[in-house]
Amino acid sequence: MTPVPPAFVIATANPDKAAEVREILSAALGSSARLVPRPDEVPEVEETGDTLEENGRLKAAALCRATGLPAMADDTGLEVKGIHGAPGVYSSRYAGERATYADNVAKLLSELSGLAASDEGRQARFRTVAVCVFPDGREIVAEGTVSGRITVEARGASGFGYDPVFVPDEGDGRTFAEMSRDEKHSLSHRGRAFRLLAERLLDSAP
Ligand code: ITT
Repeated sequence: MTPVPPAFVIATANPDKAAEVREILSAALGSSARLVPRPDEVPEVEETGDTLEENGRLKAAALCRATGLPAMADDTGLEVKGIHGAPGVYSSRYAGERATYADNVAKLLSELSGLAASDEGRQARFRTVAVCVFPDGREIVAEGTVSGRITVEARGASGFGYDPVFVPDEGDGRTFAEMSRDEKHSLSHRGRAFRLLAERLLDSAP
């Protein structure tokens, strides 16, 4: 009989992130793992940690406890030079507790409005820490980053969050929101973090 591949819960409550994680992990893990969506009845996990790693661990551990399955989460922050690394760990709440993506982008553009397009204060990086927590307490952690710049105006309609204002240094001048999903994954913080996590997971498999 063919062995059933192990199942992993994707712990994020953000559907845009969940779709990306699924695409990146499906490509990296192929048929060696099944990816299970987060059950709707599990309450959203409060992000009380001071670091991306702590928050990623809190989310993965909560979903692992709730489902009895290994769970994978990520916490992501955008760090912008001209505003001392903000919004960082507060990226989802930058413009307030119930802020939308548009509110956060508007606040960021307004904070940087005094800086020319080429100003070094617009240098930025996305940082993702991906964490996989197993029911026996084992965990695997992997980080991914991408450096880039914050544009003067939003451009592009794909992606989510701060994608319309982030141009990766390794790209061709387009924002993440002007790229296809696969182009974004090939360069992105989340693509890098979860491909590394998948590699470590496959290496640690018995
Ligand atoms: P979970 O905690 O449930 O995973 P979240 O939306 O709170 O969902 P994060 O704390 O990791 O997730 O992300 C913080 C915010 O950063 C997120 O709400 C977006 O606004 C932004 N963000 C994260 N990943 C991004 C990406 O790939 N591109 C653009 N913006 C992103």
